[in-house]
Amino acid sequence: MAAALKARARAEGADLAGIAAAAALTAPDAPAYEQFLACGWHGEMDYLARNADSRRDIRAWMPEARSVLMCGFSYGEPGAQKPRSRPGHGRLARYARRPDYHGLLRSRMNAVRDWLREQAPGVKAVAFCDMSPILERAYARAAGLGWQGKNTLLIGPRLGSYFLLAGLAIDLDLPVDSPEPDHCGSCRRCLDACPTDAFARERALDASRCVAYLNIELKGPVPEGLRAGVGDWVYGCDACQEVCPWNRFEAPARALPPPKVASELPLDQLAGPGSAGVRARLKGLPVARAVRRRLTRNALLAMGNSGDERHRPVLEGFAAGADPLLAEQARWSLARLDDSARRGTITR
Ligand code: B12
Ligand code: SF4
Ligand code: SF4
Repeated sequence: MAAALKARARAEGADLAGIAAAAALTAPDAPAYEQFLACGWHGEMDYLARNADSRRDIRAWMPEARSVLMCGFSYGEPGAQKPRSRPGHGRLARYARRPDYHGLLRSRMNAVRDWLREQAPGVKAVAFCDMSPILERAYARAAGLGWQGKNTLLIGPRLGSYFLLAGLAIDLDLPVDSPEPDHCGSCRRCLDACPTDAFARERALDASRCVAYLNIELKGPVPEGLRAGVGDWVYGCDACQEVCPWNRFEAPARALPPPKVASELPLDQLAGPGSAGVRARLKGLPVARAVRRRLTRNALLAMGNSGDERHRPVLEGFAAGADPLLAEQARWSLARLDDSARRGTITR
């Protein structure tokens, strides 16, 4: 049954499939999660502190669970140029260019569940993808999908880290897979590449410093000391994945539709009067989840970091505007442009 179940998941588009016991997490995961919360590394993501019981043990979420089928779905683009900083543009994380994965992958897992029900009538199985209070990477590691890199991303030995996770909690005792050994070795490229120095140490991320937190999750102003590090990322960040040598094994996406937008978007359209047009193109993408105000804040921030004088009129407009969040961000960005001009790093 276990082999057929994994084969079915692969037929549904999973690039990786493995089975873990639905058991309580132990060291290193349980203490690392406690430390994450105790240090406040979750920032404003209060949901990570809620339902702590089920993050320690999936059975607090589904008491009947005995096994967990974990699947990895690639969003790789082998051969594609990695996003470059382009004048007047902001970069999007790679996953964000494709239609939102949450519903798509949950429905793939529901299809696996329906197949399982046909094979084993009366079986209980519940699908999850990202949104449920479960430490998905810990179960995926236990299911042998890969090892957790020093950047905390799960890495598959034949896939790299450009894949997303989804799972199925099942009330059957199934044979479990063996974990993949760690292959990071002495490498530390991801730790050195992080633009906001967000790693407290290897495999321990202060998420409140991570660019993906600052430009996706954080509602208020980005802390001043971290603004320069955000650079031109307007939604998410891939810096710690782009440098990972294992990503030379990235595979084309099978279960996810192709990217809908370029990896660089025009900043004036994100923040300025053209934003309605660009937002129409972003419909159905993860980036559409960000409220307009947050995306505008991100674009204004990237304008300040760009050193590009052409952004000055848009920034001056927001600096004089009524929204205090955007006005403050625009004033900071204007001051940063002044600074770049003084230092001679001006772009026209
Ligand atoms: C909250 C969250 C975020 C937060 C916090 C990230 C984080 N590292 O915790 C923010 C907004 C910053 C974020 C960013 C991103 N995220 Co996110 N995120 C989540 C979410 C919802 C919860 C993660 C969580 O619970 N973190 C809590 C901390 C404590 O967990 P952890 O970092 O994994 O820490 C573990 C390790 O440190 C381990 N550990 C500690 N010491 C040691 C030592 C050893 C030897 C070992 C083996 C392990 C180990 O123990 C800890 C507990 O398991 C998950 C989905 C889910 N429900 O799981 C997606 C998820 C982790 N995110 C995902 C993605 C794709 C991203 C981004 C790449 C998006 C982007 N391009 O911008 C970035 C990557 C940033 C990064 N370096 O992690 C994917 C990751 C897929 C993969 N291949 O790993 C997930 C699984 C979503 C999904 N369903 O696919 N994310
Ligand atoms: S996603 Fe970017 S900011 Fe976050 S840990 Fe990785 S490199 Fe650092
Ligand atoms: S960049 Fe190096 S240290 Fe970081 S996850 Fe990849 S292999 Fe591991």
